[in-house]
Amino acid sequence: MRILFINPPMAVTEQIYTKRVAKQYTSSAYVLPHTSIAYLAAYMEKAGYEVRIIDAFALGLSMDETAEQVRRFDPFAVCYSLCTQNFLNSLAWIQGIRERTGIRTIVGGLQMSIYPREVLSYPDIDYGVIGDGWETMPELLQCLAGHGDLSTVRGICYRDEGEYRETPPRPEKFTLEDVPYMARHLLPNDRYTTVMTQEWPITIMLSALGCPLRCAYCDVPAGRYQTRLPEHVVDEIDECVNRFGIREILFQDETFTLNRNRVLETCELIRSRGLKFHWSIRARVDYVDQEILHAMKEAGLTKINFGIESGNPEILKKMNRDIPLDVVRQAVRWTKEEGLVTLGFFIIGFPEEAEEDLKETMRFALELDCDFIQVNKMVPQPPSPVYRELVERTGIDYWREYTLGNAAILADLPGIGSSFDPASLDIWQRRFFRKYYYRPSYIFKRLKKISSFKEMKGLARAALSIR
Ligand code: B12
Ligand code: SF4
Repeated sequence: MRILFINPPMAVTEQIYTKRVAKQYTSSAYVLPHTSIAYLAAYMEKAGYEVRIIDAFALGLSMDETAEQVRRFDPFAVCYSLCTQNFLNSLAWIQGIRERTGIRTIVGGLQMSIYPREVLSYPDIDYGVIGDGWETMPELLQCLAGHGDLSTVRGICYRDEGEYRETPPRPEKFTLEDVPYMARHLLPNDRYTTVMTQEWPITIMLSALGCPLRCAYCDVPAGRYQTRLPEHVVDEIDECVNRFGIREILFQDETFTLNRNRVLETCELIRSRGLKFHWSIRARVDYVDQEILHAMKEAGLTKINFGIESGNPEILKKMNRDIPLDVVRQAVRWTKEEGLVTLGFFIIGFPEEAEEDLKETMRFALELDCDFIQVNKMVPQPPSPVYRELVERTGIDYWREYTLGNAAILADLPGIGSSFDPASLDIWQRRFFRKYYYRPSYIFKRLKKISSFKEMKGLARAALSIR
């Protein structure tokens, strides 16, 4: 049986990002492999299916070109992984491909655990997988091929004579330790890039999934923290480096350094096996120390993305991440001392944040002087605690309305509950970026560090996008 996965072009709504940031995310500046699809593709291939992935985003394919490739492969089902934040964009592609090919559509992804009924209200989506897809997907396909009854497959939703049906949930049984590595042989590895990439080709990897910490704004599903064995992570790195020629790996673990022994072991294995590649991680400032920073640097780490979020202790407390500012200062200093590139993430417009608090965050960002910063507007997302409170308070489930087709409603979300209306938050965001990046001392420092023309082009594009 032939199974096809499509990754449609990425489009994030302008309502929650500013126009320029949305463009940056959706242009060729950030093109990364879809790991959920690549993992499932590997699993299905091992289960005996003939699998293909069309990464329409990375390949820059139009809907017509994609449909033509779908027709040629003639799969039993076309599959998509749905994310709440860009659902309507994916939907337009699902509808377009369905119209052009008529082939049945199966969807999965976190959006299906949040709004399954709403997603199934669109007739071009035939079947949804809720929660884990590993065992569910082959079971569903076997039923559709005539070997079983849909109502016996756990964790799916579908329509039966126009009526929405949802089967009992499937218990989570598998972790990333139980499944094959993602199917990079089905991906256009040479098409992935980010504005900060220095060594191509690049890829994404996951050494752990989820996060046990509980920041109030965070939409990472609670209770889903799983780690992989360092040995297996390094085996996968080996495959990336030696089979696919990968030269940079972006670890997408929410907080790579949570368990320092795992980190030290992973670094030791990378070194002892002589694996040479650049890598980056995401970490929290209160989960790094000099020893692991040094070990990671020795193993080829080049960059750390730190969630710093605010420079105001009261706002940090409200975010449920009561990290003393001195701990932030120390972590950034140690990281710089190791010669690692630092990227600081900040949130503006958190509930109850006032103009003075935001200015404090700007001052703190300037004081820390990370190599790069990313400033995001606070947009409550499901299923975060902040979003749940908002829905309770207003009686409006904004993302449900969006899922049902009302994209305009998201314009009300940025900065809600803070002193900033969405329009002024856009202005503050731009002001923050400009104040940071347009400092002569900063520009001078960056220019000195540029090592290639490609890197310079990437940085120039990033700089232009914040004008
Ligand atoms: C790696 C990653 C990325 C990568 C790759 C994208 C991807 N989804 O694979 C990159 C960096 C590109 C990325 C981008 C984005 N991401 Co992201 N990402 C992740 C991360 C860390 C891991 C995803 C992963 O591969 N998991 C491993 C796989 C095996 O597990 P899984 O995704 O849960 O899939 C299982 C089931 O959901 C199901 N399933 C999933 N898809 C499908 C499809 C079918 C057909 C079937 C049958 C089953 C099925 O089966 C899988 C196996 O059980 C998650 C956080 C997390 N902890 O899950 C966020 C996460 C998925 N991302 C998120 C977001 C918001 C984004 C962006 C919008 C961010 C942005 N501003 O650009 C974009 C959207 C990109 C897109 N096209 O969807 C959110 C989604 C929230 C939501 N409500 O949907 C998450 C949950 C993080 C968070 N903040 O909470 N992301
Ligand atoms: S924001 Fe980061 S550290 Fe906080 S709970 Fe989410 S993933 Fe964990």
